[in-house]
Amino acid sequence: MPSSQPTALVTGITGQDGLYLAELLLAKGYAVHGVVRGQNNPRRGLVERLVPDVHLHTGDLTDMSSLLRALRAARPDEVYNLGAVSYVAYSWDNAALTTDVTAKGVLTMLEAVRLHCADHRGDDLGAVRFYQASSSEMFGASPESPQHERTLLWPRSPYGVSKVFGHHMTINYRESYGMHASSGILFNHESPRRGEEFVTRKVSRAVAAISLGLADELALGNLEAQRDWGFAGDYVEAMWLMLQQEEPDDYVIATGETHSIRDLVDVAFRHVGIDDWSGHVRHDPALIRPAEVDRLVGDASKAREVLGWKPRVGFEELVSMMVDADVAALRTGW
Ligand code: NDP
Ligand code: GDR
Repeated sequence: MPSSQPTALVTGITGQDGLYLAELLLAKGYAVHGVVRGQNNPRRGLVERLVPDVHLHTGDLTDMSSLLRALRAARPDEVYNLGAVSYVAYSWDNAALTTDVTAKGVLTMLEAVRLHCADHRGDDLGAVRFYQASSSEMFGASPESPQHERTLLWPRSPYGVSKVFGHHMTINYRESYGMHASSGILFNHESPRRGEEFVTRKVSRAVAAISLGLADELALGNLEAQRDWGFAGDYVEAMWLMLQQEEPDDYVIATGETHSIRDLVDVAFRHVGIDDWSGHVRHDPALIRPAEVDRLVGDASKAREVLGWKPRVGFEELVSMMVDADVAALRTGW
């Protein structure tokens, strides 16, 4: 890390992780810059309200020159590439868009960083450290469990396939150009800021509404899939730790515990005092995916040993935190 104020550029700053990461970096004394896409992004105001000290730049992962401009304005020591089309179910209906942003967007960002270093950092490709937001969805149908950094990648969705491309491209830029490029293979991580399209937040929001008498029913797809769920606030710390290492590398970030969607629903309803929730949950076949990832559970031993990272928030605490936040938000009419 440089002796003057360190500077970071974050793509995906309007997303769940972007907000937590911006808060973490600001607390550590960084100057933080963020890339926001679109001419009138509805989430821009949220970033300006929650992290007003972040400098925002207009840019899109499909637009190389916008990324170069953001790099030139920010002159970052660290780039966190969190931007993506990130909703797995949506990726089947928008496979080409997902590929453009979530796959090719990584190459565009890597190439922008490489060109920026060549033009503005004395050709020092190590001058900018790069983090790629890889995903446990890359493991998909892999028969190995728990999954670790060398587990076979067998993605099951256009999103997963795109993440595999971004992951290998990040490794390739590290190996080809000596870039300080690291890839975090993060398992599902959630929070009260999680988008409502994802199952944890969909459940917490619906359970909160049902407990307040504002709704009666929650429609869900596959209740048997299992995920390794952690808290987003813990996971952004792992991203930062990766870029503080002398050597770039790839790390699995996970809790090592897995739970089904059924468990999630059960914990959420029990938290508001509803033990028998069967009358509230409806199965909707339209929510079943063309190909499912049945079970994910991560082995984060390497992150524990090398980064000294471990999760702080457990599954029940996470679900309770999300339900409580939604109850509070609904009570205040949010
Ligand atoms: P979100 O869906 O909350 O945020 C995605 C971000 O990407 C948003 O800021 C979005 O902007 C931005 N984005 C979308 N399209 C573009 C584009 N064309 N150009 C620039 N930015 C774009 O995701 P999370 O915060 O949950 O995840 C962050 C990253 O980590 C993503 O890459 C995700 O795939 C990955 N990941 C997430 C995991 C999780 O469990 N949360 C686990 C493993 C990986 P806008 O607000 O304008 O839509
Ligand atoms: P995932 O998260 O696909 O793991 O990707 P999501 O919460 O969307 O789905 C998890 C599991 O729940 C099942 N499911 C439902 N999912 C949603 N969204 N809505 C439903 O109604 C529903 N019913 C059952 C799904 O079938 C699935 O098995 C998330 C994203 O953040 C990715 O960007 C990230 O890379 C991975 O986590 C790790």
